[in-house]
Amino acid sequence: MVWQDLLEKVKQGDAKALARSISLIENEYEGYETLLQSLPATNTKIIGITGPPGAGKSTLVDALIGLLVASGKKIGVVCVDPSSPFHLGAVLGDRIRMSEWYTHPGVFIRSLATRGSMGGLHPKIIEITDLMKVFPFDHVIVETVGVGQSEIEIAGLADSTVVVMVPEGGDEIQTMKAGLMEIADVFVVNKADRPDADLFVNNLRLMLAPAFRSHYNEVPVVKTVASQQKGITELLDIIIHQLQKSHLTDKKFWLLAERAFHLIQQKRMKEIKKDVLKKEIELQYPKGGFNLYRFIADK
Ligand SMILES: Nc1nc2c(ncn2[C@@H]2O[C@H](COP(=O)(O)OP(=O)(O)OP(=O)(O)O)[C@@H](O)[C@H]2O)c(=O)[nH]1
Ligand SMILES: [Mg+2]
Repeated sequence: MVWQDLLEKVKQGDAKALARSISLIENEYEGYETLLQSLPATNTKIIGITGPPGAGKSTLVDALIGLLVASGKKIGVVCVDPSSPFHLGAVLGDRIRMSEWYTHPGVFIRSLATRGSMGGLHPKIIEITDLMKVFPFDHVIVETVGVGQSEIEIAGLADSTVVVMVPEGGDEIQTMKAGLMEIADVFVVNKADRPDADLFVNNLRLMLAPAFRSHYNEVPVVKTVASQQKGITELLDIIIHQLQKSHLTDKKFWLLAERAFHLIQQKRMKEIKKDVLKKEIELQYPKGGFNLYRFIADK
């Protein structure tokens, strides 16, 4: 099938065509760039869920899907996380529920391996989420494990970024970089069934207070118990409210600039391979007078 037909089917809501198009992009099959350049503009918003491993992101996504599906919404989910329950759903007892969504007509889930090339993100995550936006979903959710850079990167990807934390992560609060505070549109303190949840929420609010001055708005903090679907309605309300506001704002253009920057960076680096550089250096270095700056000047 040529990509024009494929794209047409994606627009019409053909899940198989969507899955095939994602593979086309992932594997950089011929025509994938033309397909990307043919993507029409849409208004579908991306909800980004990030946070440390095991914070309950997938459980939260599962609960959010539950709410959205119950109100008749169509949801697309991209999971950039090799250890995600979405992979293990069929194996682990308390996670079996997850796998239900795989066969639900209102839900499309695609898991992507991180491949380690971009911190916690997948090298084609921007392209794949942009493709997902063409499918008639009401919302697209992207889950990534927040490991260093990826937390910052997901901010460039999502229209609303939810940073999930857990009460025992006291040290994380201390070491939380200003960057993480900047990217969060909503903070979730999940596992609020744990004893120190309220203390943690208070500490987080105190910690965030100085940041408010530089931030446009106060960042809401929501307590959830994702495994019991507690706090999910409140969280969803906040997310939806933020998404509705985020039309043509300064932030929106920064996010697009962020994405453009990333894609340009990737494109320019594509031809550059470390092993090739090493071979060239090996040849030049023994000749003497090796200068790294002259070496890179024509790269
Ligand atoms: N007590 C408690 N456990 C929870 C809660 N939410 C999730 N869990 C449990 O925490 C564990 C990790 O949840 P996940 O949803 O897999 O967390 P995650 O952030 O997606 O994990 P990774 O994708 O591996 O980074 C699971 O055993 C969940 O059942 C909660 O609110 N309270
Ligand atoms: Mg997960």
